[in-house]
Amino acid sequence: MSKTVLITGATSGIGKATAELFAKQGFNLILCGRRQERLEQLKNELGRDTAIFILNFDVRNREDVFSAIESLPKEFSTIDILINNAGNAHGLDPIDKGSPDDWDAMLDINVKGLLYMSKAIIPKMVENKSGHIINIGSTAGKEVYPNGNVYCASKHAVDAINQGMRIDLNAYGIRVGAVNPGLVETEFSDVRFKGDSERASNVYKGFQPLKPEDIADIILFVVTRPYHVNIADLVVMPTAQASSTIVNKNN
Ligand code: NDP
Ligand code: 8X3
Repeated sequence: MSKTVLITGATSGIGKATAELFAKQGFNLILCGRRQERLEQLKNELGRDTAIFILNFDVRNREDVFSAIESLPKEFSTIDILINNAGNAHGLDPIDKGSPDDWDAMLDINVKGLLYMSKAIIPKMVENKSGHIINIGSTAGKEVYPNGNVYCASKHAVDAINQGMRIDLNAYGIRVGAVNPGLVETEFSDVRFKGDSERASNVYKGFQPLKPEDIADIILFVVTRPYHVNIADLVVMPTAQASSTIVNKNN
């Protein structure tokens, strides 16, 4: 029987590429996001290959998260694989100039949203003693870079939550692991720079960034390992990148 995979942030970037790849592999997919048109388009396109259910909610809204998961029809109600991917950076400012609204957005989405999703789904995994959770962290969860302060804090929190989940769910045979990408060209920088597309595209100029499909490939590899293999924490960067601040733009 095909496994059921829930992907948050499936309307763009890494989540969308993962949905597209997983659909080709025949996984049943629950695709989440706030942009209804994009969700419907995904359902139409990927529905040719596999069963798709779409859920439109904001991960910041705890009640909406729980009612979305409760609303799943029987055939989608057992989630085998949870991919906690929804998230973004908002702003890139020194700590004294940062916007508290941006801080709220990053902590509410990247940290609390991930926790709400996990709380809505994990109890049934525990009951079934079965499940696999992939948390999308970042190199920003491994090191802090100038002006990255709160985004980096949110991804360090994801790193800690990933470790905590693995410890707490170990007794139930539930696999937990993180995939931590470096620079991937998606809508990420458009969101970070609030629609300033020139500033956003400059982030990826002069070197070859990762593509969202590269991360989707890795997520597929992670979930298709034999049951006794759990990829606990994986960091992946473009070859041109050595750290958050060292990117070789000369080759
Ligand atoms: P995108 O901006 O392309 O995608 C972000 C996704 O998150 C969208 O599908 C968006 O959907 C969803 N999302 C954002 N806010 C909310 C919300 N409040 N409620 C529900 N869904 C939300 O960025 P990426 O694909 O790059 O980012 C995906 C993940 O990868 C993030 O966690 C990011 O931090 C991480 N990451 C990205 C890297 C990069 O360089 N791009 C590197 C390392 C990690 P919608 O707007 O429809 O709600
Ligand atoms: C996204 C990667 O370096 O832009 O998490 O913060 S970075």
